[in-house]
Amino acid sequence: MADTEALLFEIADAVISCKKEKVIETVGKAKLKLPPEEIIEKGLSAGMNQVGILFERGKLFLPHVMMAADAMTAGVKLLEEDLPAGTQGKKIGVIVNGTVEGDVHDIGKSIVSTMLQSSGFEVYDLGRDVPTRSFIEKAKEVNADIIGISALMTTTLQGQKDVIELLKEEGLRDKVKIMVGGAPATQAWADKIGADCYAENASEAVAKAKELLL
Ligand code: B12
Repeated sequence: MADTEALLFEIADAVISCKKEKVIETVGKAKLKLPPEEIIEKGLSAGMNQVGILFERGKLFLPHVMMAADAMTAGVKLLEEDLPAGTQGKKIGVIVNGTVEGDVHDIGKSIVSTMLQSSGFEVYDLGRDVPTRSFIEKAKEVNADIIGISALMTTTLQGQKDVIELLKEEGLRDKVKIMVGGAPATQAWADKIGADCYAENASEAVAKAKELLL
């Protein structure tokens, strides 16, 4: 196994076993060899995805998931300082991003915000459990080009549609693009609710956000 591949594997393994100090140590090493985006996607997120699978199979319980999430967040924090600070000159566009009402999952959404910001977008991250109306109020306030909506549960996915419907009611649907994401979201779902785009991960979110504004 290549050196860097083994390191990414170690990072994923440290997340799965909730070893925060080990995550910090291995991410520290990986930082010297790999770009932050790759460490997030192929190391930290890969580990967290595995945690999700084990949780689903009843092999892990919620406290374990919380500790793994905490370890992953520590790793992402360490990498944030390495991501470019964003464009100094003209910004690409303005994005309001948040997790739908009733949903507290925010790790992936925050990664998306960070990567968008470091790619030159002006990002307003509303956090998690965001009331439907708040997405629209913020978009009006900052004159957003795109609203990003994250949902991590099948039970909260509907919240993405609610934002779009409320935008229509307010006569603002043509003024702003909608980008959706989160594990249960798919391209088919995005098409069904009339979103402008779906992205599977943070790098894709950056590429698609750029495409939307071209
Ligand atoms: C970590 C985690 C938690 C943590 C969240 C910590 C936090 N601060 O976010 C804690 C422990 C708090 C938690 C709580 C719960 N959880 Co939970 N959790 C997870 C887990 C294991 C991983 C999620 C994660 O962080 N993944 C890593 C990140 C990097 O990936 P990501 O979120 O998918 O994000 C990427 C993409 O999706 C995309 N993306 C994300 N957002 C956006 C937005 C846009 C605009 C775009 C373009 C792209 C995009 O880009 C990201 C980066 O690449 C998932 C399992 C899974 N398979 O997702 C379950 C999971 C989502 N949880 C689940 C459940 C049931 C719960 C609880 C209800 C448990 C309980 N009994 O209390 C509560 C939720 C309470 C609530 N009201 O929200 C279920 C949902 C089932 C369903 N109905 O669909 C899952 C699927 C686990 C399972 N298989 O059962 N959870």
